[in-house]
Amino acid sequence: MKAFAIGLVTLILVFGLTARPGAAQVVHRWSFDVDARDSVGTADGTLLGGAVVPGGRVELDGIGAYVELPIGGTIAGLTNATFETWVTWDIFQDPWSRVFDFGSSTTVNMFLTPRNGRLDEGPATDTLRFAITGTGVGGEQQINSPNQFPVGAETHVAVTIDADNDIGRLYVNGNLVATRLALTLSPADLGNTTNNWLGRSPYADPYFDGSISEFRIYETALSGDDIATSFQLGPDQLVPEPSAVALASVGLWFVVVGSRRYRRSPLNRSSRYGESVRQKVPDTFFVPS
Ligand SMILES: [Ca+2]
Repeated sequence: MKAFAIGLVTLILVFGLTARPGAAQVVHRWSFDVDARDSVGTADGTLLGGAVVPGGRVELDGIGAYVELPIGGTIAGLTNATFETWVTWDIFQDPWSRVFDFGSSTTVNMFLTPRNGRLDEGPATDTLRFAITGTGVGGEQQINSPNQFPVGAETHVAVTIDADNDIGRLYVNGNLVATRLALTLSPADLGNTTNNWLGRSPYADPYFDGSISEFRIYETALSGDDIATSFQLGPDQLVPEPSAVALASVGLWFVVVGSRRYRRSPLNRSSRYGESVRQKVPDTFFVPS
């Protein structure tokens, strides 16, 4: 009975505490099913400049379309973080268009561009770059892919910021493509950002030309395994919370074992069938002499 009770309490706790939709500390999720609503948090986006949602994705035309997300408060509170998206870049457009740019000015921002246009920390120009700065271009801390970004194919990209260890990582289609040490800036250093855009830069850069089918923000730096799993699951499914699954398994084990013991107990058997309580008879007797 005790095991049964422990199991039941564990199950109730697990499902009670992890009942929020999705898993793995996702705090915002935009899937662009019919509009720019946030299905996990309350940061519903706004389609601007001609952005449209034909179903399942937001189309950005490269000439003025973008999405505004009310996430300044989230950015101000994020240290460890993951930004994850499934995105299609329609053409190899001029450098510096933005998949996302969350900031308040050209001085304070963080962004992901499919094509950088200047060799800074990176191994090559024209490749995928994430950067974060509180002091303008000169103060950027970057994570640079060595590879050009695919054109015309939906691509999974994840940026993880491990603020506990000052490490930034960039993943493409589930694979780690760049690691940046001494990444001392985290989103929280930017404060409550006012320009939080998908597809638009705070500079006079090109607007993003392509589409985004999914964009997520997590309040943790996902592991490489989590990123690979998420890539495999695709844009329509969240990775289950590993700890919750493990805890639920333990809870279930206790329930099963506990209920078996309960059924087997002689006391229970006799009371269930209305018999008198049977005492267990020892195998040997000591006869007093
Ligand atoms: Ca979608």
